[in-house]
Amino acid sequence: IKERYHWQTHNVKQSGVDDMVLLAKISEDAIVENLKKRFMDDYIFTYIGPVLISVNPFKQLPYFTDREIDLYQGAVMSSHPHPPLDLALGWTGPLQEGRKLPSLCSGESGAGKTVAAKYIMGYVSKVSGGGPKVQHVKDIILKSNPLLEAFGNAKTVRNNNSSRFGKYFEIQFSRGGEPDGGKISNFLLEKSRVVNQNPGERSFHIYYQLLEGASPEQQENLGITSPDYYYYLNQSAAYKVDDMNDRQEFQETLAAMDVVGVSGEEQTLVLQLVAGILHLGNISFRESGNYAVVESEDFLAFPAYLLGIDQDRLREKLTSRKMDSKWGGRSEVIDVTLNVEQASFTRDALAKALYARLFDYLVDAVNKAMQKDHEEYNIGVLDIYGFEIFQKNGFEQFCINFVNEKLQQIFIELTLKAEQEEYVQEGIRWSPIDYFNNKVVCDLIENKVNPPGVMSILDDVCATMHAKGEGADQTLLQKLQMVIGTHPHFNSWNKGFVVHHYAGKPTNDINSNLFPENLNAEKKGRPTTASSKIKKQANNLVDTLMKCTPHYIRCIKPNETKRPRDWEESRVKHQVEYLGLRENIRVRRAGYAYRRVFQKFLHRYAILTPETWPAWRGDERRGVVHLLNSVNMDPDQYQLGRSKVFIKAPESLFLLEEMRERRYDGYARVIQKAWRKHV
Ligand code: AOV
Ligand code: MG
Repeated sequence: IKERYHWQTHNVKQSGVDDMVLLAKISEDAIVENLKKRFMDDYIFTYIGPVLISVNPFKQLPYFTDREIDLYQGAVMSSHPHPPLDLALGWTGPLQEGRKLPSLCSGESGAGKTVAAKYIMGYVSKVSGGGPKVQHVKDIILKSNPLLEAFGNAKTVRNNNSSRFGKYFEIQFSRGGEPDGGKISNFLLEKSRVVNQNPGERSFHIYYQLLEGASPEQQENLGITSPDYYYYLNQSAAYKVDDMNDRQEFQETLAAMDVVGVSGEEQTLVLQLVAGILHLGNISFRESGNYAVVESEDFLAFPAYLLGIDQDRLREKLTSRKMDSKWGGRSEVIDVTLNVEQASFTRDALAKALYARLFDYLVDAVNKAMQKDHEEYNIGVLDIYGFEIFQKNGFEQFCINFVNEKLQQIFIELTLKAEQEEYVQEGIRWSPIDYFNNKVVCDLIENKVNPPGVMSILDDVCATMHAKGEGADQTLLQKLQMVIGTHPHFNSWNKGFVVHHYAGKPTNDINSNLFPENLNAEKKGRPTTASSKIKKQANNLVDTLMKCTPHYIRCIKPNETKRPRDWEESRVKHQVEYLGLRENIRVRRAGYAYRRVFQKFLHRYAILTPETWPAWRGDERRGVVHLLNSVNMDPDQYQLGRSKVFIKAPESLFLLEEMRERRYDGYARVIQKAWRKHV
């Protein structure tokens, strides 16, 4: 903190205020105005205390060039730190053993989370030396990005490189501070994108990379032709992305697989699977006496070959399903023939499942390559899919927006709620600051009972219905209406429903693939649906993060045009509102930057008075008062709670730290002198 203030006062041209705690007036308009001023001057980073606000500049700025990083790296030892890097890294304190330092990137789709996360990873792998093992881990950290983006990112109407999965990337450090291991946890991939996309959107990048970049031999072996040939790509009719070179990126994807240790043979299999899924999509069905038959056997052979499945088995798998049947007390498995709609549904479910497996396999490969047997120090970066509203929102949007809601909840709990509760607990004089707690929205989605939330109701309907189209849509809507119809954050009508999220109100259209596909699966007992999986994942993440002191990077998207210097006032204001920046500033401003239990405080600054050195005897609270009086701390600057001392401005703390250092230096000199005399 000390170094940051030093940097700010000495190195930054004044452009608005760089810490909005210092704003003269705290209103949403004033915040927007300040961010705009800085944005127009190419200052995309602004703080609220330790929280970093980042506004997407949509152009390259020299914040994270090699030169900047070199300067900063030197600064860790001297004292010319670089606030954006400092904060981007959450390195406001030293790494401590066993302590996790997570950085959470939040903000809506296209706000700049992934870019921020990449900066952090890039920085970590650039600084610090290390032998071959460390170099290898650094390479993997860097290369895992193009690899996972190829398979997990896609062009949407919101973002040309939109993350369609969430990831928490932990980098592990050795005692010497070198990155020597890592681990990725990934969150539900939006696999429905494999089989269809909204108009103007693409499937995952890897498809276009392969089609553009395949060698003549690969084209031959994988049946590669133009993208409009494939049903899974031609429905949205979007094939190209501005400023994206699919051919070149294909080479990068292959190189990344090399680094991660996916062998040449395995790479061939990966590409076979990718192409196999495309060809699977071209299998169509026609009706024959109420049942589905494969329209043309020719279209069956090639995907079967690529996927390594026997052609007859594939046909069987697509046009029938196994079912338990009870006959006169005996139970047997029988084959039920599917109709055309069900067969297409089964084909798509297979394609999605294969792709999801492939993605998990790649994540595993990265993890294996970075595996470390024990953890010492750990920095984590969470980069999820941002909140999004499309014309049509399906089950995936429902999950994505839920995860965002949970992330906002962590922020609320840790920065607004816990902070204020601590003041109350400690008996600090305090006028409470109102804020919207989105827990009510999280509950609306994930509650098990009293009343059950949307996910539970969805699970229930899934468990009792056998196949899509058997009135499941209407049953779901009726149930939702009955159970949570009057909830203030919920609306429904005959075609869909709306959850009033903290960041907006996406309409979930009931016909657009709202049901997770295993609705169709005949399973014993209750199926673990995709929604219970994402709920579990989200809650595990929340549990982990709530135990740490996360560092927040809150990203703002200034416009919808993706152009530099374009500022849409009302968009920014909306984000400032829902991110709770005003409340954040108010809590921070009225609050205390530093707090320590009496005993720890006394221990740290013991050297400042003869009475506290080497240890204070007696009542700790009185010891703290004595210490603060002796150094003439302004009484406005601190308050004593029941067990902790609270200090307002970081500057007051720097003063104490400086005094402490000087004393220690003084002692060191005295000791040195005595030593020299002695020898
Ligand atoms: P997101 O991760 O928040 O959206 P990205 O990080 O992918 O958003 O950013 C979207 C695009 O904005 C990038 O591809 C860049 O072109 C540009 N951009 C973002 N941050 C910066 C920056 N700091 N400097 C320059 N350009 C930037 V999503 O994954 O869709 O939720 O799901
Ligand atoms: Mg992203």
